[in-house]
Amino acid sequence: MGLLSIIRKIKRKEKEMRILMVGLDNSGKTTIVLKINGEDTSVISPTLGFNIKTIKYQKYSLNIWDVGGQKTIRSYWRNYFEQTDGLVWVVDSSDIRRLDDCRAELHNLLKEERLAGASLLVFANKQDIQGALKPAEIAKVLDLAAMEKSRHWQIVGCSAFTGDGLLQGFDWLVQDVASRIYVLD
Ligand code: G3D
Repeated sequence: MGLLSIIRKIKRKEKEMRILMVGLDNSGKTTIVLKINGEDTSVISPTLGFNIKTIKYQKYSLNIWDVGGQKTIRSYWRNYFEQTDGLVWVVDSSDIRRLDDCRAELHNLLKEERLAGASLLVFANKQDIQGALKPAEIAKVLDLAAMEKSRHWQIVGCSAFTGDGLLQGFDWLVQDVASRIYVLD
């Protein structure tokens, strides 16, 4: 076995990605993580501190950090930024009243230097609720076009209840991160 193939083999075992789930409280972060992991989503309590879950996804092992979004603990988000490969920003698309707050928090987060290289997936969640804004409308309100050149990002409509859109979103994120950090493949 050549050296390169040995290195490749080792790399394959290490196919870990660190994903940070963020967004305002009640946006659906915990429900999304449970759903993607095939767990019962009927009884969940709001994320107070944080949950870490390792999920096998395709050939990768995703370390998912689900951080609480309550106003009082948003200042702690910064403690989880180190080595983040992918950011998932979850939006409650039916909570129109809080979209300004949502935009401000997102742009504030993206100023963080340690997150500069991370791919960004925006989940326009709760699409099952009547009156929820569509992904294109959410993109506009959140002013996502402003970072067109500076970052890889994608917005995907989803429902953590039905599961619609979740795989589409994670597929994009995982592929985008993989193409950046696993160049040997
Ligand atoms: P968080 O982890 O971001 O704080 P949660 O959010 O996952 O705790 O979800 C907050 C509430 O929104 C929960 O309702 C949850 O069931 C609901 N929710 C999450 N995703 C969806 C969705 O796609 N559609 C709908 N209709 N509701 C969703 P409760 O009532 O338990 O507070």
